[in-house]
Amino acid sequence: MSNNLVSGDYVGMSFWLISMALVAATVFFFIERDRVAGKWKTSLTVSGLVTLIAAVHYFYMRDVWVSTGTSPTEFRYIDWLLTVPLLMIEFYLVLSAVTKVPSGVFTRLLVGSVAMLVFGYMGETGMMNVTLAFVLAMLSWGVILWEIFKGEASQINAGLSNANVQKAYKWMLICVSIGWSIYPIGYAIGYLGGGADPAMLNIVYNLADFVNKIAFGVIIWSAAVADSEA
Ligand SMILES: *C/C=C(C)/C=C/C=C(C)/C=C/C1=C(C)CCCC1(C)C
Repeated sequence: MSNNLVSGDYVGMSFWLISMALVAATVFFFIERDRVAGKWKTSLTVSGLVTLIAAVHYFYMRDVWVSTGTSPTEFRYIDWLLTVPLLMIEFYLVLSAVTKVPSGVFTRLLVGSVAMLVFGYMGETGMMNVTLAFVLAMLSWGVILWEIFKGEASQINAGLSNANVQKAYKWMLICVSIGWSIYPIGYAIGYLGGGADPAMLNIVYNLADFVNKIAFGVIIWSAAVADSEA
């Protein structure tokens, strides 16, 4: 393997494409921050931080991939450990833009997401049985889904009278349920069916990050602009 992107290395190309899309998204969210009302600015800042942190990790992940052909598992999980809690803060921030939200909402989302990632990492690196780690990570994701579909966060959202926030909340739910399901599917195909295929796994995780970091930010941006202009 060389240190440069070679023709036919589609996984390497996907790392490259997503790195650049993340950089562009970061610039976009930071500039658009000027356009929205004060109460939305923190949400856009956080969206830009998510794509910025991910962009830097993608530069390193791409190097690991093109020079070794192996999965950059450590960079991947460090990135997730920083960006997933920031995505969870967005639920708190978006609701807080229009109402008072108890901090327990964020605490439960944080605990669920950290547990999910710790189990995922332990499974992928062989520190824990891959199947057991999968089950425990799925249950942790379940804690997050419960909070946003049925728990306090969802009840707060249901009681709002702001259609823009509710629209953003609905699409954020779709991201965290359907968009996020791409990750466990990748893990299951990669690890549970016998030997891991690093090319397949990285393409799937890269695609999932594209959707769940950039599109997630765009959902919030779109609600913020609509609500600021209303
Ligand atoms: C920006 C990065 C994001 C949104 C990463 C999300 C990651 C997940 C939802 C990972 C979930 C996993 C499971 C639910 C079970 C198997 C192990 C994981 C960690 C891949």
